[in-house]
Amino acid sequence: MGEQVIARIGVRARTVPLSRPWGPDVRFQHVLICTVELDDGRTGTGFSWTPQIGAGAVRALLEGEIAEAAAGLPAHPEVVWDLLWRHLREAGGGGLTTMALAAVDLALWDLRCGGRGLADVLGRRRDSVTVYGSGVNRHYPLEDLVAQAKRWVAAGYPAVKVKVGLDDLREDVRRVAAVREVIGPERLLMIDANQRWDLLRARAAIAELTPFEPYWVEEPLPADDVAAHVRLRESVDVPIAVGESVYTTYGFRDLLVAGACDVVQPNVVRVGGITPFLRIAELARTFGVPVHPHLLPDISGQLALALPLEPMVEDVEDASFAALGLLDPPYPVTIEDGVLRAGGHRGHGLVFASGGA
Ligand code: SMN
Ligand code: MG
Repeated sequence: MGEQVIARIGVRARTVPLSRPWGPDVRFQHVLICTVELDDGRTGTGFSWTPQIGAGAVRALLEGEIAEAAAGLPAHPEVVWDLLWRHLREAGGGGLTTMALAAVDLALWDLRCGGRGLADVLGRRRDSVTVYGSGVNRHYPLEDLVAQAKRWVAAGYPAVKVKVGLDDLREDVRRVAAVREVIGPERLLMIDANQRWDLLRARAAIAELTPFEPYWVEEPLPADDVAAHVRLRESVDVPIAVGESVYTTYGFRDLLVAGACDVVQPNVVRVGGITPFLRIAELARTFGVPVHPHLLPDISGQLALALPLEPMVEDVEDASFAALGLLDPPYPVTIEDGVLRAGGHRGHGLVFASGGA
């Protein structure tokens, strides 16, 4: 059968409030919903997402250069991805360009699935996956952080992640100690510094936080500084996670070849969609490094069901697309007692609610 070709691309934007803001200046999520229509009239849906920066620029790329260059291409995700990535290269190999590409790639995968569900098309390796409760909580007063940890325990999450990297290291110690106290010794506790430390400070902080047995320390350093990660990893025992701020396959390759990390966390939107996500996962597999997808549980959960090494999926409190009201039920993914399941739908199964323009 000959491949259908892309006829047109449409975009609508939605901005929704976070019920628990991610910071004084992070109160909304921006989602760009993309429809790819083929010449036979079939459509697939994809999306791009950004909590803070770039929604307008991503939209402009999608409606401008991407829509123009995609028209007439065969509806094959890998072929389209490579051609469009090369086409957009002048504007950057990763970042806004890949965030925009993700919207098209997700729509093409949605189409590729036909009547089957995404996890089955990718190759389902498990029926469920563990979910960790996550909080963007660096700005929370200690009592709010403790209350959040109690909610995670009550909701049955076997693992949780909190922010560190406050100006005063003693504050980090107090907060991590309080969370460990609430969750007890059995649950996993991850800590996330969002690139706030340098090498010296990371070593000092990790030394102080090691007694609370972090399962991993995430983004301890500027994510592009591969050499510093290698040096840090040589000098601490806590596993190092990185990847949410890495945008290209090459970036992941360099981290892995250098031995810079124990866990990689590609964000399926930031890297440019399912096509590059799978390439990164395959690369990581050859290093024996597990992929724990960053955020976006509504789609990451489906990818996680097919990943070769056992992953965990991140659920930031009340911030899944379903929780934000971005989707119409039935939702493709359910999370209960820290366990995610998905199935029974076609494609990725995300049906975006109407609204936006
Ligand atoms: C994070 C990054 C971006 C948006 C929300 C949360 C965070 C995480 O680093 O890993 O959860
Ligand atoms: Mg993080």
